[in-house]
Parts: sequence; structure tokens; C-alpha cells
Amino acid sequence: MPSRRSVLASALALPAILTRPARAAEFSYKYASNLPSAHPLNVYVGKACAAIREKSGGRLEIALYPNNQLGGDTEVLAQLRSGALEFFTLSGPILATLVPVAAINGVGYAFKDYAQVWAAMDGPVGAIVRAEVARRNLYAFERIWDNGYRQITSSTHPIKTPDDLHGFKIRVPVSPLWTSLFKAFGAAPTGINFAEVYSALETHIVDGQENPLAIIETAKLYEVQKYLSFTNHMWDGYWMLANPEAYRRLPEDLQALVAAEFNGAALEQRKAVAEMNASLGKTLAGQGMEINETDPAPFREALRKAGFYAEWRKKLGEAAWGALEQVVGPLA
Ligand code: X2X
Repeated sequence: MPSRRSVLASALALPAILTRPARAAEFSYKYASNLPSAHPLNVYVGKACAAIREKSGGRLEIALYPNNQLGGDTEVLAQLRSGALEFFTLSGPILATLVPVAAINGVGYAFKDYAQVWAAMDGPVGAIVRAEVARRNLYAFERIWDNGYRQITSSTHPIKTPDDLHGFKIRVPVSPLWTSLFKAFGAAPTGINFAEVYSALETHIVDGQENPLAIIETAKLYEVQKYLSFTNHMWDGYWMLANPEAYRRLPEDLQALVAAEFNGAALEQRKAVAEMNASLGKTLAGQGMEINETDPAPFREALRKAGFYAEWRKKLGEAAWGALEQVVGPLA
């Protein structure tokens, strides 16, 4: 019998190709997300990836890297563009650092309800964004995933009126639209990647942040924030992006499978997020948050007076703005 050492030595001497498991995937791709694995975004991307592996007979495996494991959004977007990463979900207004018109879903108080959100994003507004994404050499799948309506949290005071935002030190995502929105309210916004948000709140680099309830819950932001104010100031969604060369390297049947599974899972994920965002208020109250409602009218008026709508109409362009207004009505 050969010694353990010599078996090991000869195994190490084999070329890597022979030591791979017999049924290794033809394509091993990676997906990254800035959210914890318990968030419905990752739950449903995970389901889609399992279905893709199964239905491709193991030819395509997509490994999941949730929770900023590969870095913050800015860094991961660079990895996606270079081909170090194949799939990434990124919020529209953050993607806008590369594709300016992608900020459009973040226009303050633009969507009255989810019917308007999906009519715009699955319709003319989404089509304009996806075409621009393609021009910047990335690929965006048809169905945008739900992040949700965003609510403001604070460790210092509740936000009841626009005045409560004056001078408020709030973290916003790294995005000109977000910074502009909170400057228009007279707040003091700081752009920070989500990867650093919990610690920025914990160490009081900022006093507040804004996110949908499903994130406040799954990222445990209630541990470092006291007040939760229902402002619904913005709807946000995640584009499922692919590195286009990596996507086109897949045979056509696998491309079709990936598109069908991601687009289908997005529709399921939307239902799960809407349910969570509707029911989590009680949970967060139980975890110690003090909750208040707000009247959107004075917030919207503050934005209008500050010139926010005029500025973003110019920045986003008449085609995109017109497509949005076609769905939601006149904005200012
Ligand atoms: O960074 C955020 O706040 C988050 C997680 O909501 C986005 O990706 C926009």
C-alpha cells in the first residue's frame, strides 16, 4: 500500500483538469449583492440560481456572494465591468454613476403606488434605461427587482415635517440623485456605500439613513437607530446586470434559461418584498423603534420650491422625463 504521503504527492502532481469532479460545470459564474442573504432579493436570486443549475443539468453554476462579500457597490460595479464578476444587482440611482438616466426611478415622490412603478419600469421608462445600460456596455435583464419605498430612520429625532430634515446628518447611497434630493430638503447628506452603513450609524458618523423596511430589518439597522419615519420619499429597484461578454459566451439555450429564471424570480420577489414592507412596521416597533407617519404634500412642495424637479428634468432629459410623466402624470 502506498503511504498517505505518496498518494497525496501524486495527487498534487496531477494536472488540475484531471482532479476536477467528473460533473464539473461548464460555466462557473458569480453573483454579488450588497444585501444580507435573508433579504428576499437574495432568497429569490438563490432560487433562480438553483433552478438554473438543475435545468441546465449542472452546466451552469452561479455562486452567490451576498452581503458585500466582494466589496462595496462602487468596487463591485468595477468588477462587473472588467469581467471579474458575471452578475450583480444594483440600484438604479447608484448605477447612474455610470449610466446617468438610470437615476430616474429615484425621483422624489414620483410613484403614487406599485401599479405606477411596474407600469413605468416594465414599460417605457425601463426600456430607456436598459437601452442606455447596453450603450455603456453592460446588460440589464428585463425585470427590475424590488427594493421598495424608502423610509427615514434616525438616532436623534423623528422626521415629521421637511423642517425636521434641516441640517440632518444622513447617509445616502453614493449617487448624485440621492445627494441632490436630501440637499433640496436642507439636510446634510453623506454618500456612503451600504457596506459601511451599519458602522457609520453605530459610530455616529451620521445620525440617520433611509431604506425600505425589509432592509432595516434584515440588516438589523434597528439596533443602531431609534426613530422610523414613514416618508415613502422614493421608490427604488435593483437592475439585474450581467457582464455582456460573459453572458454572450453562454450558448443560446443557457442565455434563455438564465433570462427566464431571473425575470420570473423577480416577479416572485416583488410579491415577497411588498408583503414584508407592509407587515414589518409591527416587527420593528417590537424591536424598539418609534414609528410615525408623515404627510407627503409638504415634502413634495419643499422639493419643488428648491428646484429639484426642474433640475432633474434637465439632467434626465425630455425623453426619459416624458416617459415617466406619461405613466405618473405631471411631476411639478
Ligand atoms: O444602499 C442602499 O441603501 C440600498 C441597499 O438600499 C441600495 O442598494 C440602494
